[in-house]
Amino acid sequence: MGRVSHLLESAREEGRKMLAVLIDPDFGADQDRLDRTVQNACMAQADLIFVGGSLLTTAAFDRCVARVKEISDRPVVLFPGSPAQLSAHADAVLFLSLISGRNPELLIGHHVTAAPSVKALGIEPIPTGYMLIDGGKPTTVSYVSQTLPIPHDKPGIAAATALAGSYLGLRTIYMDTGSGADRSVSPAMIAAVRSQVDLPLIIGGGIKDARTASQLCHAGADVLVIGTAFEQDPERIFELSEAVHR
Ligand code: 1GP
Repeated sequence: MGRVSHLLESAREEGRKMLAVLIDPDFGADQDRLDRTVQNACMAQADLIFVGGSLLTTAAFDRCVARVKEISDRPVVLFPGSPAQLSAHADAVLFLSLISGRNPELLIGHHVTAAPSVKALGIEPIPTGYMLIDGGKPTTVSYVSQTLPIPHDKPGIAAATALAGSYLGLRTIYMDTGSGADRSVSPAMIAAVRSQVDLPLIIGGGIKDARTASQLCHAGADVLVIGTAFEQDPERIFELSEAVHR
């Protein structure tokens, strides 16, 4: 098992909740902002740094990952929106299959394209079932993936989807309402998935405050992923990190 997979599984076994700071590579094209965000993430004891986005409008991806790795002492994990978002500077990549959708390219197609590069670059792949959940408004990921999110109030669909993913051998489940969503995944849905699968649960999208962060952790989340809230207010990372680790 790779180093980051081991970290996720041991944290889950020990009940240690983790915070992942998401860096959008477009946002990272501004190096001062990127450096400030990464430095804050390290100072606030964030556990992981994710880099990726559904749609890139700059060509700065590899440079962004290299810079994050250079100035941080945290594992750097790719959260790729496409097979082009790979970099040898990363420690691991979430090898995502969009199991809530029925788009074959995002279930297996892009993976075939990306797998030889992941191997050649020597990046640890983390087999991840990615589930898009309705977060109150269309997001870039729902538009770009052309998939229908799981309804917010249907925890049973989420639980059945995650269970199927675990039977297929996926090692992690990532439930996401998408970057900048109006609301996060509900605690009821996290609890329903938690009751069905014994895998690390990564939860992201629309998490903005410490109260929500602690509710999601209590419901069974293992890793919270936060991006937009820190882009809007870099200092918020300290209270959110405290809420996750408390
Ligand atoms: C999006 O889960 C991430 O894919 C983070 O979402 O930007 O809303 O924090 P936010």
